[in-house]
Amino acid sequence: MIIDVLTLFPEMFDGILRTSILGRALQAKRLSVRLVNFRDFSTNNHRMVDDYPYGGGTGMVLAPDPIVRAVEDVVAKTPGVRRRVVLLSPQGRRLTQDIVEELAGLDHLVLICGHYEGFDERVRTLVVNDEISLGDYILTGGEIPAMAIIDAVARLLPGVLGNEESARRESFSDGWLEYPQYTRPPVYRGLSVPEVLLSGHHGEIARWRRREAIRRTLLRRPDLVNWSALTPEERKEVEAIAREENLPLPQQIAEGGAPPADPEGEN
Ligand code: 4GY
Repeated sequence: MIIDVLTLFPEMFDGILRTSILGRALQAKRLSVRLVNFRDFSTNNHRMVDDYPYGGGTGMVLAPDPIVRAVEDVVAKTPGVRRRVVLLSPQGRRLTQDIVEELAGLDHLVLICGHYEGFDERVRTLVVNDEISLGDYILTGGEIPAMAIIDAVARLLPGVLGNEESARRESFSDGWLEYPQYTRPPVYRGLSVPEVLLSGHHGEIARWRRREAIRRTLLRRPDLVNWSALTPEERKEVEAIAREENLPLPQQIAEGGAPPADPEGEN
């Protein structure tokens, strides 16, 4: 996969691109990241990329021409592939693992990082076909969200993580948060590792982990639970934990009814 990053601050990416798994992905040629300073595409004598907003107001707006020409340049250099041109901004759709997976299937990703008060709207109209936000807060630029996307996408590319890591990834794509983990020592500052984890009973350990993963998700991120897709075992655990923790349950689960019939007959 080729990722072109359009940024006024390419040096911000030096550190993460050399580090650990990303460095390995680049080394192994699974991933190529090209940093493009769109100031190089300014036709202005002073290499300016921003200008005053029409209609007045504070701050500067990124002018359309340097960015549009930079996108046209990277597109011309990378023809005939599955491509997405992404603008990073708080106005985009919030980044999720589903979106990361979508992006990881592309051949060419163009990430546009802005600064100042934002982009001339014609950048969106002319060259952008996706707009993504890292979250509901305001940064000084799109570089950190671009780094987050590069990092999250890179670890999904074939051959980037080792076998062990990719197996781990599979087993946690089951929709629950991770269970609590422990390593040595068995007692640390008076806090013991749960007995069951030292027992060697693999069946019991697996059940404990599933229960604690469910507990953690119900307590911290109930918004992640797909209530209509629970297996009968998960449903039992959810009911038991909800009782223990005094948590409310959605109606259909409290009633103990079967999940609604699937008209496609796939379940
Ligand atoms: N949040 N998610 C974000 C951001 C800064 C003005 C446009 C975010 O993606 N980007 O806060 N970006 C702004 C600064 C220009 C980008």
